[in-house]
Amino acid sequence: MVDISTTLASLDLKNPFMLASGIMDEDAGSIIRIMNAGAGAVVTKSIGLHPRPGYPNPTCIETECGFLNAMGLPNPGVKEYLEELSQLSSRKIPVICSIYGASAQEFAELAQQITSESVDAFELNLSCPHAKCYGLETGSDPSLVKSITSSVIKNTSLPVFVKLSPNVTNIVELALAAEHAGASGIVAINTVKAMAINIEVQQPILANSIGGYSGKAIKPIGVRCVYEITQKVSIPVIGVGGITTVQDAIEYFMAGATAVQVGSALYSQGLEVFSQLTEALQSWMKDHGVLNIAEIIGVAHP
Ligand code: RRO
Repeated sequence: MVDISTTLASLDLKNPFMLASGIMDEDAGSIIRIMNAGAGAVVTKSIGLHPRPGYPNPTCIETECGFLNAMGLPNPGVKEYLEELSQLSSRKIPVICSIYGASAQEFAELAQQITSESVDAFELNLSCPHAKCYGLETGSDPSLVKSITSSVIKNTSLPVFVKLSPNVTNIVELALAAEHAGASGIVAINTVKAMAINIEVQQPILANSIGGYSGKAIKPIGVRCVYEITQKVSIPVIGVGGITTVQDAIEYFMAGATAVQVGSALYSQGLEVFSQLTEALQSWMKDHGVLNIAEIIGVAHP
């Protein structure tokens, strides 16, 4: 039997395939379906202090090689979301709560309100590509990354993962800032800032004009970011971006990822994607004489 379990700080994952934030994770019912489908862990939709309706439609479109979204951080706010989380009575797999805020203070308040009764870890969304005052606007400054990460760590005993954006000149300095602040791990990458124009009406298609690109096309960007980060940081890195097949995931492991997140692939492959990836990884490892997934993590480094 090959061993595909993996460890992220204090979290033990039965397999390395996690649900990425923003896909089927806004209510307890869908999270339970993901858990039952065989995911190794789930990350929730990004939650803020107050409810947000998100942007008007169109908020998500399929393009030639992926998806373009500008949902606008729609979420019910922390108070109501805690009720959803309370319905995940026995958490069979780790549940990681993605949170966002406009300041270190807002992040700290969220970390105080969301306790270990409800979740197993935090993912700090410092990378939404298009939300004014949030995400990338805070996550592209190493000193803000450091102060936000520290403020959450001061207010929780749970592991804290920091999700970074590829839309920056130097992702490594941001990862180092998070590591120095005490983060348990890095998540790379969020979507790539992008847009599409309807040439007949001569207007951007998304209501917000600019959005984030996900899906197959962004995989090489994600792999490069994971590779660069793992050259310099010692905490685990979770790879995300364009994973639809086990070969994609293996590429991320070889670049240095300890686990991976799957998002857009749920659209084409459905919930079965988790069991398909797990089975495919086991058979790839058997065929290649790999007994433990740790044997391939980072092997592409010189
Ligand atoms: O809600 C969104 O529009 C969104 C978020 Br929070 C994010 O982190 N990344 C993204 O592509 N969209």
